Amino acid sequence: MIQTPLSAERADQDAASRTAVGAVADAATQADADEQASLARLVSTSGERLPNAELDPWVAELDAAAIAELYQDMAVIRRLDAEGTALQRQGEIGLWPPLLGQEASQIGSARALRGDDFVFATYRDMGVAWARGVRPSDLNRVWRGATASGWNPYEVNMAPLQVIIGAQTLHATGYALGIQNDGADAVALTYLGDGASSQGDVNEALIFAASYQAPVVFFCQNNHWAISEPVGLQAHRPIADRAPGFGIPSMRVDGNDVLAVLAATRLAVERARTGGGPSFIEAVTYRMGPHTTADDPRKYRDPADLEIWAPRDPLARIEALLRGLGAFTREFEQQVADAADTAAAAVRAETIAIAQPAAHELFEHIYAEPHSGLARQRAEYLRYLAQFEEPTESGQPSTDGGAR
Ligand SMILES: Cc1ncc(C[n+]2csc(CCOP(=O)(O)OP(=O)(O)O)c2C)c(N)n1
Repeated sequence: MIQTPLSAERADQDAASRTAVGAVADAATQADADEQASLARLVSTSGERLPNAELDPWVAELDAAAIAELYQDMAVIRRLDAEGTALQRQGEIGLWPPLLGQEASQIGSARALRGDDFVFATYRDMGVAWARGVRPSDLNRVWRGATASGWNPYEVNMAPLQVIIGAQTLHATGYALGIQNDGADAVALTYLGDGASSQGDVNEALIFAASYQAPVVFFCQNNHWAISEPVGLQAHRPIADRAPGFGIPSMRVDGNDVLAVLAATRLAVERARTGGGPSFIEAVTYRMGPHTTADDPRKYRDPADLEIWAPRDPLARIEALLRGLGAFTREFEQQVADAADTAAAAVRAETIAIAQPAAHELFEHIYAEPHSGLARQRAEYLRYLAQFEEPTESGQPSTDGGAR
């Protein structure tokens, strides 16, 4: 075909832009391959048990039954996660931040803890909350807008979920200093995201933890996204590489490998427990769902990413491992399905049963001592709500501020 100068120029531009797009795609594929190659791993994506001299001793006692328990835990939280999205879609809760893809990171780390250790986590760590023993009736209290906390932190040794990005790492470090002062041998474990690693709070927490050799473990779930910002924007080197700059040893593990996560967390927790100070774990995983039910990731991420990560699924590789050990039987599969269904049914029923508190309760538990400013705000708010109320039989609006 004879091309006019204009279309020839256009064809050149198209070819150049195809080359540029291809080069970017190649670079991304290479970066992904490099990242995967850098991770400590104990189970391959096809379920093969891989040797790792540093991590092996920490999971040496795990038999097939123990690995099956980890699998069941992951299956249950995956089911609870799906139930969370369904409850939000049905208007029973206001928001849900899915954990799909991060089951191994959450279960492997949470199962490395003792009951008297203390967890400081974020909104996405609902699988950790379940693993800590939060009751089905309490799990969704916050997401239903019924309370600011949701559970008694001291019943399960887990603080309320933190939404202020990174703040929980300071709380954990402060708590760890308290453990140290008490001469106890418990450990604080704090969860953070890749995005949170850029927060000032996190960097301050790392400095304090290192300065005082506090018994705290920083567990970063690098799920590759901070809402719509890809991790590469703020981390030109692995996030784990930042910790040694603070004087904190770090490790980068495959966050989709529950055995590797369990081993790395046990190692870090034991170091903290025995006076070895803080550690930083970067669990490299992927957020397979949206940031929250209010987000649509199709607007900012390439669906091809999901195809890359789907074969790295945390449950599939443990299923393959268990099959190899002859432990993924039909009975076990049924047991897991039943456990997941039972947990999901309990959470659903308990969530729907959570009553909405009266509006004036919003003003309670904010300050230890009430004060006139708060009393004025409360009175103003109740007056405002009263405008919308049907008069009662006495002709006066009720004064509970719209309790339902
Ligand atoms: C101090 C603060 N700044 C901003 C936000 C808004 N925000 C909510 S989630 C989020 C992204 C956090 O990403 P990451 O730490 O990677 O955790 P992920 O959501 O991926 O689990 C941001 C910026 C916030 N909640 N708190």
